[in-house]
Amino acid sequence: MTELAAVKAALKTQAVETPSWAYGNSGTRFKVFAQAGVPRDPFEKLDDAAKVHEFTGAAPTVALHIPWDRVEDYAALGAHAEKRGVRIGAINSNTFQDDDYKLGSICHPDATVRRKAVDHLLECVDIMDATGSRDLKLWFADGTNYPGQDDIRSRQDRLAEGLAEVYERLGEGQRMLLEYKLFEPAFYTTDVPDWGTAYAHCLKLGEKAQVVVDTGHHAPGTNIEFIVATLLREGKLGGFDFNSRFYADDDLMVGAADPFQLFRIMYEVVRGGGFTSDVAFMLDQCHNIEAKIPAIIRSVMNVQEATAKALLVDGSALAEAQAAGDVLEANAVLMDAYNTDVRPLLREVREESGLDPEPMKAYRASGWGEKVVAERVGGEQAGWGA
Ligand code: LRH
Ligand code: MN
Ligand code: MN
Repeated sequence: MTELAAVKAALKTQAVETPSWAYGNSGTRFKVFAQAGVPRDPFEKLDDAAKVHEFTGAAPTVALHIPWDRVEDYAALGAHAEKRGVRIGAINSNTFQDDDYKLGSICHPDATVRRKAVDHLLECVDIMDATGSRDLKLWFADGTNYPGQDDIRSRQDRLAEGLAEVYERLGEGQRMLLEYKLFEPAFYTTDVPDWGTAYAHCLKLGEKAQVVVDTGHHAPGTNIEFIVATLLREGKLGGFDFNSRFYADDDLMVGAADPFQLFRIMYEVVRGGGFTSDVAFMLDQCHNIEAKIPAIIRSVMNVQEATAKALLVDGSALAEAQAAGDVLEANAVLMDAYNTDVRPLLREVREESGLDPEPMKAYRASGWGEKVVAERVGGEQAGWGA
């Protein structure tokens, strides 16, 4: 196989998981702008997600968030997904939207609240059994706002205890993905604030526990690709929540704020063998002011473009320059790949896969956007918290 053929073959295998919540209404704490045609239930979210997959060929799974996507029959939801040509992906837990969680969930000082939180996580594993999902994605809003509010060390003990109980419940082939976030909603301490804390817990728990890197969850200036390289070396990178940010956890379209950073991340993924392993490439975004389905199509394409560039890095030329200590040449090799216009290559890849080479145009021409605006009348639109 020529090198280009190998790059194309790799691109054809790429799968990006889209989040159910990105199809629903969202906003900031100031305002949620409702959009016409937005899904009213998890079934309609899957219908929209199927359109993203239909036009990109690269979004075969959809992450759920419980209880936002609570239904009576998860097996029926899974069957609906398959009928539409997609599958249900990671199950995201939610222990942050209940009054009981004001002081935390599995780190809460009160054992009754901790029990409630752990029971919710166990319920999420039951749902995974029904949907055939591999991954349980855990993010905890737990933390404190004021020094002295609670004991930092005891909270870590409670976290470890709760995680261990859920870990024990995981079945064959199921994983627990632990996501960290620097701050928000807690402003003084967060109980899983960084990759080191997540890694330490996952290491103790065992092989099925892996770290998730949400690209919007770091302090400004953090070298995320270094974290990616380190976690991959340790066999602990479970996946990504991709999005982009200018300031904090902005949840903008991946590759919009800093496509160069996305390329550097994808280069480390490729370099560390993460592209051909079990690393889950998930989106975690909100489309507050832009049309949702085309924004998600654009996001999938942005990931594909960064990946194509990463795959095009001339590894032997780079290794040679690095070994020779040729700083400028090594940097030039990397930049050559980054500066390549990979859009024609991706158009070819799509054509070879029987897809329209221009997913955005093809989606717009399909009339799906107009159809759902006309048909989805009545009922309540899905959104954060519903
Ligand atoms: C937290 C987070 C986490 C949640 C999602 C809705 O900021 O990134 O992944 O599940 O947002
Ligand atoms: Mn996230
Ligand atoms: Mn987030």
